[in-house]
Amino acid sequence: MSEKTELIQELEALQKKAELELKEIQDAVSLQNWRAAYLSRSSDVMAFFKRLPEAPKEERPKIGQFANQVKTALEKQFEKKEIMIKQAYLDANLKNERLDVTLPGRKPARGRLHIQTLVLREIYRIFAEMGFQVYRSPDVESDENNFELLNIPAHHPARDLWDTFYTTKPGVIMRTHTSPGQVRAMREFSPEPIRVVLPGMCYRYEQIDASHEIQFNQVELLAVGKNITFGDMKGTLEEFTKRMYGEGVRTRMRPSYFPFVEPGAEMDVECFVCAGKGCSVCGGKGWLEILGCGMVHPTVLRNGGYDPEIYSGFAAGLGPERISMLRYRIDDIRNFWGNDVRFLEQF
Ligand code: FA5
Repeated sequence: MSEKTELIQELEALQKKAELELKEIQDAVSLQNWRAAYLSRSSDVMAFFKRLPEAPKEERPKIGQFANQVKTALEKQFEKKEIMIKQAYLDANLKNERLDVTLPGRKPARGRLHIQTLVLREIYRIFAEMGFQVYRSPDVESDENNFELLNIPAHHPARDLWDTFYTTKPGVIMRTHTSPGQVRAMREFSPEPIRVVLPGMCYRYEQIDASHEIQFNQVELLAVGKNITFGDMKGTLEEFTKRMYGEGVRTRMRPSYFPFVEPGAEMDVECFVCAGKGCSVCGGKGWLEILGCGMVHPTVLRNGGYDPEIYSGFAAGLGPERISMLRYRIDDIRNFWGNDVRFLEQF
């Protein structure tokens, strides 16, 4: 009898001790240690089952039953504690590693169209509304198309106007202007009437400065047909400047010389910055040159397959970089092809 009491008392004491220790436990490692101490095969509680033979035979079932109760009770408390600790761990993590959804997101950098692609498209659109279609010709040209057929034979002093990049192949050059496209278009469409814009990169062996690059765009305009007059050219170009720069823009034409037109002219727009008074942008003149133009020279018409007795035409060449510089007050042409993202992302 005393053995039973003793064993049971020992068990009760052990249970109390285990429960007190469990109460103090706050972390997963200590909890596992506690389990090893009280509930594993080699634990103190399990040791009681081995000690059952010490008790009188008739008491053994009761003691065994009690030991089982203690074991089950401790297991239940263990499970409860385990859930508690896991929850506390989760709460702490949520608190520390919380996602702050109120922070503004980081925008991925998105590409965009180059300012000159946008301006070129606008130029095409304006001329398309007036019935001109885009006609493309190659950047690498023959000397013949770039000069000879445009009434600029070898050794003609006008060749000095264009500082040329030559390739290693004789007679093959980088085009210095888009005018060779005139001959290509005429030879393709003759004897039909023509209304085209010829855009593209041009190349000149120039000293680079704020207004001169060695590569730059040009947009050539060409109209060929019967009874086309200088007045048609003036009207078309004035309409273009109005649509490009606004209704109120003032323009003027000055006589000029290009071997492939007769007569030749240059068109100026009134300076936007000083409204004609004269400032540093227009060099005190009050006017800014935007294009060269003229009536297609009879020799060029003939080279293109049109009889100058029947047909006439006008041509013009404008610099879209210069157009952008005026419109957006860009003071250095080198920005366009310098690929500085800070410049490019403004447009
Ligand atoms: C010509 O190239 C003629 N082919 C234009 C023309 C066409 C006249 C049809 C008559 C009939 P010019 O060399 O002036 O002309 O160049 C025309 C435009 O190209 C200039 O007004 C300018 O806007 C641009 N340009 C010329 N050189 C450069 C350069 N180095 N850098 C940037 N733009 C340039």
